[in-house]
Amino acid sequence: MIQTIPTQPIAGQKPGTSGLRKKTPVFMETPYLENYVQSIFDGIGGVEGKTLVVGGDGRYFNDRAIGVILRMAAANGAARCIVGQGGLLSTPAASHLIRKRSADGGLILSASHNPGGPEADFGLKYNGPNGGPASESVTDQIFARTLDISQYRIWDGAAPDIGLIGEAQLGPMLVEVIDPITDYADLMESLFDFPAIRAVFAGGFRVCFDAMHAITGPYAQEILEKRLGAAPGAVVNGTPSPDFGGGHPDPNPIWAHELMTTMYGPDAPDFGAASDGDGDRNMIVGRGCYVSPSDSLAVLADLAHLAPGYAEGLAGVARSMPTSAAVDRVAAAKGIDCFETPTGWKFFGNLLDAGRATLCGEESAGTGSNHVREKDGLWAVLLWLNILAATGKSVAELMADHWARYGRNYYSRHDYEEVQSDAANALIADLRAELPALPGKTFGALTVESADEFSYDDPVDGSHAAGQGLRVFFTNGARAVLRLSGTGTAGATLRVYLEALETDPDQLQHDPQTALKDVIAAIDVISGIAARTGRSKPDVIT
Ligand code: VG1
Ligand code: CO
Repeated sequence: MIQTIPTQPIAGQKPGTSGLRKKTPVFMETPYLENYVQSIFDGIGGVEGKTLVVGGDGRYFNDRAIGVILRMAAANGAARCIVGQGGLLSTPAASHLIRKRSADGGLILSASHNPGGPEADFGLKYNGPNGGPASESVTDQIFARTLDISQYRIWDGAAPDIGLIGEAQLGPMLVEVIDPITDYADLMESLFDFPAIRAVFAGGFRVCFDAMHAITGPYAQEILEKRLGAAPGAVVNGTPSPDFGGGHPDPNPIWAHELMTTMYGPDAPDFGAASDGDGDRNMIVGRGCYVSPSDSLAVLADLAHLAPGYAEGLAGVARSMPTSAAVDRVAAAKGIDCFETPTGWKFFGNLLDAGRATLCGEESAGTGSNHVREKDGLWAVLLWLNILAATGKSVAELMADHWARYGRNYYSRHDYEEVQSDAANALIADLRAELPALPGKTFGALTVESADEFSYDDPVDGSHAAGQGLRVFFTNGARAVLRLSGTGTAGATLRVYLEALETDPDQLQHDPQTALKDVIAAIDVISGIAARTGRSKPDVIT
């Protein structure tokens, strides 16, 4: 039976860079989740007769939240929900499933790289019929609904067991529980030269994939170990756990330090990789050679044609604004378009749908292509493996070749976490006001060439996104970008993105922090980070 329950708007239900993220106890307190799910359903024009994909990264509260979502979908008239067994679906697998099954959209339960657990973080995002994150306009409609919601609908019977593959009725709605792995693994097999990678593994090439106790474990075991024949145990931390083993499932040298130790230690394997909570990010590290995400995007754009799925070359590439310009140099050499978008995968959707970009990437370790409408961690790992198999080179050799040809965009991101919101907002506001006065001024070794606030006009639908990050360009080609995170759940996170181009062949092997010291010093003086945040150094350097 349909129950209609009166409710009231709850403050702070504004989706950020990637859906709505809050502390788990906030989501768990009725009607927080219920309000947001009903706002999604209302914001997308209802779900009557629709088919939805539902799944998540397995974090604490994933299963119970799915029960609520299924009961609400049934009461709102949805025809069918396709659910990953056990409530599990990686973000890219969900995106693929929406597309493959021509579903009307999907709900993905994840706070991605944020930690999970009863006192940690939870999240929920809606993806549209193209399989990608809700556009800005849909997100705005969902948010608007959270402000005037007065009731939600929920089926007053228990949701079926989602632990078993099969179909069950929930009132008028069909719940179809599917194997979350196979369709995705088949898609990967259709894009990459599995026989070539298998041959390399059979020849003794060793790989270590750190699933960080998150969703990609079972996917990587199926693809790397079973289908490609990587040695058993190549996948480490491969069982998803509700609190990700107590860690941050964030694939960078800080949080994936275990993998870094392995890859820089004696007897390191040939190739290392990690993925995040919901499986859309990747970290690539060769033996003694960490690859920055911006460089990874550039190398993949340069050599993707070596994989069967991209043999015809790329229509174009796209990167988020804070991502380094390394890929721009590849695009220029190939004579293809390179688009610069705001942070967040939703801005790539139109370019992918319109066939104007084939590969997209972000400095935060997200890379993907037109095979789905999300970034895709395992996809990036497999494309790297395909390139390594096709060239016979090591990761370090490929990087040295790349920098010798294109120059090196030294790059780093400095994060200041849980800064007082007022201090962070004031820092940004004051710097914004100061931008016009900066050109021509000198800060230490660097002189400002220009400074602006990034905004984006979507070349496909003409939509405008303002306020997407403050940029300072220096006369030597270096750049600093400042923006506030839209995925945090406590205080504000200030992200400072630093970049400097080096083309001198003798200067390509420095430590990035050393190579970037002038731009680090200049932006600290310009924005007053240390003085205003009271922090002498960043919390996380990637
Ligand atoms: C961060 C990253 C951004 C990414 C977003 C979602 O956003 O910087 O590049 O798209 O997370 O990624 P923000 O607003 O905190 O900088 V994920 O893996 O959470 O889906
Ligand atoms: Co993620």
